[in-house]
Amino acid sequence: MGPVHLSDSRGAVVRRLVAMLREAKSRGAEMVVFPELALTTFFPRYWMEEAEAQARFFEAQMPNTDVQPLFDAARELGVGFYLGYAELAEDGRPYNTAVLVNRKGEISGKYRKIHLPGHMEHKPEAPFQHLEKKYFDVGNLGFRVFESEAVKYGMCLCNDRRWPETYRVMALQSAEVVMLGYNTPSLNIHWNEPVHLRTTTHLVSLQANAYQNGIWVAAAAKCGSEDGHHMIGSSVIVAPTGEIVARTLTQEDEVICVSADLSLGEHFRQHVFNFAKHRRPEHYRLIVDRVGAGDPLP
Ligand code: CDV
Repeated sequence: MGPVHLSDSRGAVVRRLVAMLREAKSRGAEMVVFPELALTTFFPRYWMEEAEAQARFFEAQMPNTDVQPLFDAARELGVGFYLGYAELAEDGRPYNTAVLVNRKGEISGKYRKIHLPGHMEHKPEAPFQHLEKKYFDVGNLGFRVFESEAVKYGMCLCNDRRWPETYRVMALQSAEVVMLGYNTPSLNIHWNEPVHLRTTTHLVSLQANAYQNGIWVAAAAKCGSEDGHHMIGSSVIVAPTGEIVARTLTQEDEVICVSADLSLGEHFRQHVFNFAKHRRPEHYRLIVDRVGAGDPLP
């Protein structure tokens, strides 16, 4: 998905999403993955009060009047979708959220982002902010797997894709496809990271984790330059072999499509990554007992 600028209305964004859903349908798609925070610009780059952010960029209901046309199109076309958005929950808590919508246009799964990157404090010296830790609470729904229309879907969001724990927890629930949306700025505000590494580390995370868990991974970026802030593209679909089987070419709205053989992952899950046969959890205790390297054991 190309950029969404501050001046773009939700209605205009949803029209773009519906157009992509229709194109995907015309190419045989049954499930479509849209990006993280797809309805708005990537607002955590801007410093503001939480109340202002919530009033401008969060959804208190899903679907709501602005987004309803996307749900209607899903039902009309018989195509499901994954959509990332900023959620203001019923209890008033803010989350970076993704929903799974089935081919009848019904919400059949929800994920709230767990690995929130960035910082809480204002960094006036930085070229832009990354305030996910200020605007969002840590997700409270875990990494669940949802069976929808005979496919087992896992969901995560952006920075989650860099953590092997994300995929393994879902693979242990027999996920077949992990869907994720992301917004990755081309510049790293924390260190002088070469720009090409932003794409390299994105791809290596997806490819390694697809292979090591025998799963398909479908990753959709919001990309291009949002009001002068450039984000990497490279939305991809990765097979359980670890191979990239489709990749975007542009930094605009663009649909990539794959006919995914879900049984492909079985070869890996029955042999090299037969978890029941080969995993040794008694030697993995530190993964849950210790948070940071060198921390005291609890
Ligand atoms: N939106 C994100 O979670 N972005 C993170 C980084 C760049 C802060 C990412 O892992 O892409």
